[in-house]
Amino acid sequence: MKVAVVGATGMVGQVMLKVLAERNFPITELIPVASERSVGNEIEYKGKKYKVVGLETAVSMKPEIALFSAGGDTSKEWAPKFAAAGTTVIDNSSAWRMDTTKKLVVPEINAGELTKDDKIIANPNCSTIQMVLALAPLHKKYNIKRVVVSTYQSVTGTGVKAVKQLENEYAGIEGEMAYKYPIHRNAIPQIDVFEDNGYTKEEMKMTRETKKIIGDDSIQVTATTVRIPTVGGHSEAVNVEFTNDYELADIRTILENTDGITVQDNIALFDYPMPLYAEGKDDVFVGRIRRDESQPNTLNLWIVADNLRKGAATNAVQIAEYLVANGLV
Ligand code: A2P
Ligand code: 11C
Repeated sequence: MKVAVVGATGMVGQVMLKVLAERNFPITELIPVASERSVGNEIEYKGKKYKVVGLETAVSMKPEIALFSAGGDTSKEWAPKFAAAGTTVIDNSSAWRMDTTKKLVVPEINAGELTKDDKIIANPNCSTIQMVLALAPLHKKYNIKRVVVSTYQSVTGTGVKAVKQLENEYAGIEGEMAYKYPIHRNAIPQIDVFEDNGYTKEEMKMTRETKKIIGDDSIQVTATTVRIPTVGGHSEAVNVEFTNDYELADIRTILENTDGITVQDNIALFDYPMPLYAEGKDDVFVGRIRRDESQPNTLNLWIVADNLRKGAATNAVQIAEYLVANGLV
């Protein structure tokens, strides 16, 4: 496969390259793409150096697959140009996710919907991916009525500038701010811009994307998304109300048998998921599995994942793997 990585110099793009290499994705020609600022710079892949090219050049090289993570504006403008050249685009931005003509894919849940005609495929938001991976198999068995989720999100979700802000603040150095407020010793209850209803766009992504991926508009989701001074991954406290009652042991078994999930839940040993330990791993970690004793048929979960891995790069590469394995590219 001739594969382009658009945004190859960025936070997610770098992890995409790492994941492609780790998983031995069948690449015959790698095309790293970034902004004009980076054209000509070299990046390394599997010990070999590659020159970064611009978008125009990359389209003309007609890659079979392009993994995009260069922001929504780049995706809006360039994904259709790649698609017109015959490339299948897997786009990590929010540009196409809610477009009814585009699929929004978490492979373990709905890759089966993909066909050869899907030339632009959307990769969901990181905080949505890790939550739905756990919710989808539970919905099948118990039917989810409502989800209340609060997130504790890593600065890596914002990109390089935010990681730098946190490091500067640790070191007591004044520098460029990615956020309106200090993040060190803080918790910022705003991720992305506010919408008219008083929720942030990140919160509404969790609501809208969950319905689309699981394929059930009746699932109600209300979210509060918060940025905290961590780097390893996003954590989520998830309260799930089902139509049907459940046995805790069955919930645990279902989650243990779900591809991509590691159940880490042994309170006797103080064993539960934490971002410090999820960092660099592809799985979604689920723990603190317990009954919500305040109302019937309701469950509490604590879900942690490396937002740059399963939340972004790994999920995108898994979509690409599915396309290759099923002859869809
Ligand atoms: P560059 O490094 O040349 O700016 P991050 O989210 O970590 O900030 O990374 C964003 C990625 O998207 C980078 O690889 C960046 O390239 C790339 N990018 C940003 N704007 C454009 C653009 N207009 N065209 C192509 N790539 C872009
Ligand atoms: C964050 N979830 O942590 C965001 C980053 O829609 O892909 C990813 C934004 C997106 O800030």
